[in-house]
This record gives sequence, structure tokens and C-alpha cells, in this order.
Amino acid sequence: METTKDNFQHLNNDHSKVALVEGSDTTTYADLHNRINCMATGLLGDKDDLDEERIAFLMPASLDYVTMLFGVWRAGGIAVPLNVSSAIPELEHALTCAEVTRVVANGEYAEKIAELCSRLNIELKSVSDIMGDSSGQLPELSLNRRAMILFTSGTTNKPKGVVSTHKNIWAQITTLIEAWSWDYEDSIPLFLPLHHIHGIINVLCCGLWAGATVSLFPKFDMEAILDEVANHRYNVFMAVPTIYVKMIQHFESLEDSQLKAITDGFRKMRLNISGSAACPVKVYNQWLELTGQVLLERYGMTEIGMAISNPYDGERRAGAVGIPLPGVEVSLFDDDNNVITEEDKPGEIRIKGDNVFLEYWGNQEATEGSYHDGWFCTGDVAVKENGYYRIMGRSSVDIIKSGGYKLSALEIEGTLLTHEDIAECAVIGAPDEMWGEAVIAFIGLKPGKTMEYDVLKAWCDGKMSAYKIPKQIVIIDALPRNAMGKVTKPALKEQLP
Ligand code: MLC
Ligand code: AMP
Repeated sequence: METTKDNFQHLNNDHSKVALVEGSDTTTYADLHNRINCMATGLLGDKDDLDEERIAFLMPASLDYVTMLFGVWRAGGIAVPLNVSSAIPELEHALTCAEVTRVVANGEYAEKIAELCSRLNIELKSVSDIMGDSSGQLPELSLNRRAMILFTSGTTNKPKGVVSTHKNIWAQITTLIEAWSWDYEDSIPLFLPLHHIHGIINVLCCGLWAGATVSLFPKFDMEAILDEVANHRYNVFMAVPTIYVKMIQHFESLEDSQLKAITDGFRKMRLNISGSAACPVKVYNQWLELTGQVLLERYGMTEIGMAISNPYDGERRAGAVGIPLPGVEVSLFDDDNNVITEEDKPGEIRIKGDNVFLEYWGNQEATEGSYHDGWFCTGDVAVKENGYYRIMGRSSVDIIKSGGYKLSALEIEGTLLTHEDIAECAVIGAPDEMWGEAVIAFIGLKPGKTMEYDVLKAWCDGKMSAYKIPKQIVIIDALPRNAMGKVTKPALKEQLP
């Protein structure tokens, strides 16, 4: 039987290389290994195996976060990393949907979630409450066991829980280790949210698998990160396009010497990667001009990890996502489910491979509906041009990508419709230089009502994560509808101010 015990070799060895940096604190691989084992032992209590118990944790990137993720894995549980910026109704959905039985959080995050845990009758503990003093016997786990649930928005109202097995995670990591030449000498900053695969798999897990050093930031603290870049602290950098746009804008405010120090820091790196949303060609060119780095763009999804990437060695083409990663099968299909073999003809991207997730937790219908003939259907449309895939967009107008976050227009509409003055509404993503797409809500009010944007924004606060709150509202007499009564969102896009 293939088991997880051979994974993360560097995390299984007692060596003194620094694994994590957090401010001025460092943790070696040996200390991290011990801490994870103590956590796994504490989580087990008197059990031999957590048997896929769902254990959620609400904490930003930190030593505790890493301890929880790997501790739950080693004890045989399913890790459910929660979004630290979620509003309470969103956390409630995640906890109930994944049937979580224990939540781990410290300090302000424990305070945030305490009332909810008590209402849902879920045990809430801190890291120190659980951590054992020493490491005990840990279970041997088959690679086919479930390991993690991440929430992803889709064409349904509420986010679905994507279940990945240890084998899926192993496949998602090892393909990137090979394709991007991850190395023991690498050093990378991690500032992305840790409830999504970009931060979890591409940065944290690949870094620790390779034996590299990962510097943790609780959020994208641009000045602190750029200071370290200027100090030549990192040789690999991974971010969403919005972050490159923000840095390029920030560079305009710098004095020449500061700018030179930072751009030199990037210039000396071995790799800069962009993904999670389309990287505009303009940004690719600006980054090249400023730093000399040819951005490597890649394409992925929560359900599949990374699937397509520009090559590490070879042409990194602007506006394209490249070729299938090792071990990942990619095909384009037309509307009649026929494989497209010729170039320049668009079709839906479908994926096969060990990287593809197991199921949506507790939602067999959605799981079955997302496959066709054994292929996972991504809903993304692409075209192959001179051997490279180029993403053209998504088949659903109800999915928005803003700042690298996938948002469901239907979920945002569902919340807005609970406002007592709103009669009808439709949410769309409008092209935006900074965010890729910005959330815009078209709102029809009940008779005699008026609405100010700031008042609605304040009302949304606490009901949804800040990045889902519409950036703009358009008050409209009546939403355009087709003969079936369905709102025609493309017509709305044409009415954008
Ligand atoms: C923040 N804001 C956003 C936003 N993030 N608005 C739209 N979209 C977003 N993503 C808003 C806030 O509500 C706030 O509004 C204002 O911007 C400033 O907030 P901030 O918190 O100071 O912003 P910042 O820290 O700069 O955050 C921007 C960001 C962040 C780009 C760093 O959004 C981020 O970390 N995005 C990465 C998401 C990610 O990892 N996606 C990967 C998913 S996995 P106001 O009005 O209050 O000022 C995946 C698969 C794959 O996609 O292929 O990788
Ligand atoms: P998520 O569900 O949050 O994992 O987001 C996955 C989605 O992000 C994909 O289905 C794509 O729509 C989008 N995406 C990821 N990488 C890229 C990219 N390089 N270009 C365009 N879209 C991307």
C-alpha cells in the first residue's frame, strides 16, 4: 500500500535548515517536524486515527497554521482551513457543510468564532490547548485517504467543499516541483490567503516539500515584503496579477534609489510566477521592463491544482498559459462533447489525472455533474495557438474573478436580496485594471426607496467577506430579462456607466 509516510521528506528529517520565517522568528525543519508530531498526538488523544474527522482552523499564515495543517494530516483527519476574512454567515456555511466537529483558533480569531461554535455545538480549542508535550504513535495512512476540504464558489449559490485526497495533493505538488525546478536552496515569501490552493499548494507545500525556506506574512504587506526583496531575501515569487499591478503602481511613488534596490531584488530571482486570474499582456510587459523578469503564467483551479503552465525553460508567452503540466491530461471539447484536435478552435478545458479532486463534500449530484466521460469539466474556455493554450474566459457569467478570488454572482445576489429595500438585483464582473474584474450590482428598488452606495456597503459588512462587496451599484428601473424571465447579464454589461 502506498502511504503518506514518504511524503515531505525534509519535514521527516531532523535537520537544522530553516523551514519557516515569521518576523524575526525562525523554525527549523527539525523543530517543525516535532511540533507537528506533538500536535498530531494531541489531536489524537486516546484514538489511533482521526478517521477523517473534519478539523477546521481559523488563523492567518503562521507557524500555528502550518502546525495545524500537517498535524491534522498526520493524525488522519481532514484539514478544513477557514478564511480569516470570512463573515460569520460564511463561516457557518463552511462549518456546517463540511460537518466540522472541532475548530482551532487563537486570540482574536477565537473570539470571532466563539459564539458560532457554541451555537453549532462545535468544540473550540486553541493550539496550546491541544498540543501534546511529546510525540506518540501516529497512524499509517493510505494515499487514497481524504486530506483537505477547501471551499470554492461556483454556479450554485453557496460555495462547495472540494475534497482532495493525499494522493491528489501529492500529485499537485510533485508536478510543480518538477516543472518549476523547486530546490532546497529556494526562498519564497508567502502572503496569499491560506484557504486557497495558490497559497497552500503552490507556495507552502511545494516549499516545504523541496526543503526550501518559506517566509510567512499574515497578509500582503507590500512595504515589508518589498524591503525583503530589496535585501535579496527571496529567489522565487508567486502572486496573483492584482499584486503585480499594485506593485507596479507603488513603484511610481518611489525614489530612484529605492526603486532600483527593489527591482534589482526581483531581477536576481530565478522565477516570478503569476496565476489564479488572467495576467494582462500590459502587466507582463511592464514587469519585464521594470525587473527583467519574464513572468511565468500558469492556470489552475481548486478542484485540480495546477494544470497548464508556461515552461520554466523555453518560451514564456505573454497572454498564454502554456502547455499541460507533467502527469496532467488536458483536452478541449466543443458543445457536443467532441474533442477538439485542431488549433485556433475554442472549447471547454477538461482535465484528467491524479491531481483531480475526489468529490464535493456531501454533494454527489454536483460531483457527478462536474464530470463527463471521466473528464473533469472546468467551465473555462480556451484555445490552442501554436502549441500553447490561451484562456478565453468562462462559460458562466455568474462566476467572477476579482483579485484572484473566485466569486459567485448568485451568492452575492442572494445576500443583497435579503435587504428590505431591494426588489431585484443582478451582479456582474466588469473589466477592471486593478482587480481583473470588479463586482458591480444592478439593483431594482422597492417603490419609493432610495439607496446610497456607502450605506449599502456598510450594510454588507459582516454579511460577506470584504472582497465580495460590490465596488459599485447601479440603480435600475427593471432588470433586462429574456422570454423565460431570466436576467440577461450580457445586456447589463452593455449598460455599464
Ligand atoms: C481586497 N479587496 C478586494 C480584494 N481584496 N476587492 C476585490 N477583490 C479582491 N480580491 C478590497 C477590500 O475589500 C478593500 O476595500 C480594499 O480592496 C483594500 O483591501 P486590502 O485588504 O488592503 O487589499 P489587499 O491586502 O491589497 O488585498 C489585495 C490582494 C488580495 C490581491 C492581496 O485580494 C489577495 O490576497 N488575493 C489573492 C486571492 C487568492 O489567493 N486567490 C487564489 C485562489 S486559488 P475597501 O472598499 O474597504 O477599501 C485559484 C487557483 C489558481 O485561483 O489557479 O491559483
Ligand atoms: P478557484 O476556483 O478559486 O480555484 O479559481 C480557478 C479559476 O481561476 C479557473 O477556473 C480560472 O477561471 C481562473 N484562472 C486560474 N488561473 C488563470 C489564468 N492564468 N488565466 C485565466 N484564468 C485563470
